[in-house]
Amino acid sequence: MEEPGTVYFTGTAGAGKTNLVHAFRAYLKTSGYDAIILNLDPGNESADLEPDVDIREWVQLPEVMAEHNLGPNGAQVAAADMIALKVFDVKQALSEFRSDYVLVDTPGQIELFAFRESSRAIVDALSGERSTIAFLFDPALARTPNGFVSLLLLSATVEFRFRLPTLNLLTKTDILEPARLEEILGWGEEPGRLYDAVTRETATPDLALSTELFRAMEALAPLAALLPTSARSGVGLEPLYRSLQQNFAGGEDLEPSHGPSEP
Ligand SMILES: Nc1nc2c(ncn2[C@@H]2O[C@H](COP(=O)(O)OP(=O)(O)OP(=O)(O)O)[C@@H](O)[C@H]2O)c(=O)[nH]1
Ligand SMILES: [Mg+2]
Repeated sequence: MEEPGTVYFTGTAGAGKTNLVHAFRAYLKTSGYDAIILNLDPGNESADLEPDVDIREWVQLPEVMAEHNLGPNGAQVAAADMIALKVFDVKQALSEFRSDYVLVDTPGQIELFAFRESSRAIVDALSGERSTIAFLFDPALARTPNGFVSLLLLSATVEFRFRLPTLNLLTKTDILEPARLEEILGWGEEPGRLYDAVTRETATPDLALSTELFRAMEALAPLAALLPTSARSGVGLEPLYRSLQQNFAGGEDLEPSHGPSEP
């Protein structure tokens, strides 16, 4: 049995991680693939969206708060370290499913996932050969040039920290007007368009600074192409599957474990 492909869904609080993970699992299942969800967020409150393996079985935020007399943020930090100590139990629980894919829902506080050593230990322990990060761009932030650039930098930080192939996704595209969607995707396709948008938003009279800014946009360009998705409408799930397959094992396809249709 081949190792499962592991996909870490990360992004700013409320970016749509939990909903996308569940929509993607449903898509994979109807396409004949076994996929399970690992919830790594000890504060996850999406009661109606049940993961298959849940870190809350080992670490629960309200208990950490009560036992250590911490507020929610301090408890998240302490919990991140406790999770790292449970990672082999988590790994054992995952292996019992023998699934093709493990979709990992990560904590809403991205700085916990992106900046703490404990998350790197968790990712290192859980990741096999075929692991990818899906970084989610929330349209609420990505809709301004400034927000878009900030998310690109955050995504680059996550990639730099984990050294895993990273796919950038735009979420909730169902709420975007078509023209707005096209504009945001355009910033990702053409560094010149992003530069124009950023300078329109924050005019800089300093030519040297403008040149540097343009260089920065060009340097970010390879990361900037976004895959549009929506958990609500199902847009982008098949392209997401295809991109992941390309990231895993250089595009080699997995055989569906059951079911007829090839996605
Ligand atoms: N219209 C629309 N809303 C969405 C979509 N996905 C998520 N949402 C909404 O966005 C909000 C946040 O979604 P979640 O999936 O909980 O986001 P999250 O990143 O897991 O949030 P945290 O775990 O709290 O950081 C909820 O109100 C969802 O209903 C989508 O595809 N379309
Ligand atoms: Mg969530």
